[in-house]
Amino acid sequence: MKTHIGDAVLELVEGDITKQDVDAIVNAANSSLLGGGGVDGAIHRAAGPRLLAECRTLGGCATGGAKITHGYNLKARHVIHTVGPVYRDGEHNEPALLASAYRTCLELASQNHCASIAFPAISTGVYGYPTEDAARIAFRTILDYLSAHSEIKLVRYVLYGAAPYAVHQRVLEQMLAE
Ligand code: AR6
Repeated sequence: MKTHIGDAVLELVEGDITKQDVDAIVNAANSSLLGGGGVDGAIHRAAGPRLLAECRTLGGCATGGAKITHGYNLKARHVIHTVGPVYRDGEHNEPALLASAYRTCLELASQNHCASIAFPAISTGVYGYPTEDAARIAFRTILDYLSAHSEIKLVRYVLYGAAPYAVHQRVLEQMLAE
């Protein structure tokens, strides 16, 4: 599914983020930035050990923040590592922290001349954020950013499986109709 926002495109695809041929891919990391499971493990495996070596120099990352590295063996030139919130009950600042994670990644992409960026569904795996709630926050933040920043031409949102793809497609269609 594709939608146009000014000159930019927001695209939803089902697939593996490590295979994406974009300027930057986003990693859903933890605050150590020293690797983990899920999409983090997949990105480190695909990028090779030089990625972890660079991450060791970064001093970690706060929840809602992001840091950028090279992409090494990936097609993407850069990896933007962000830390989404661990979901408790939605009353512990999780929505603002999740929005901040997306926004900070987009700001880093702009600052580093990345015209195309791919996101995974941050916080919706091990960190337990309900998929539909997370999708609304992700799309609101991305749509607002693209409306105000013409330097990013493509945001590809990569869903790992048919079920999360279907949920995200429904949420985005609803939001565009509102
Ligand atoms: N491509 C795209 N999406 C993927 C891929 C992939 N190759 N692999 C998994 N996903 P998670 P979180 C999806 O758990 O919830 C790590 O250990 C997955 O289906 O990777 O932010 C970190 O080190 C899910 O929808 O990240 C942290 O400790 C989404 O990516 C912790 O997990 C996010 O799931 C972060 O948890």
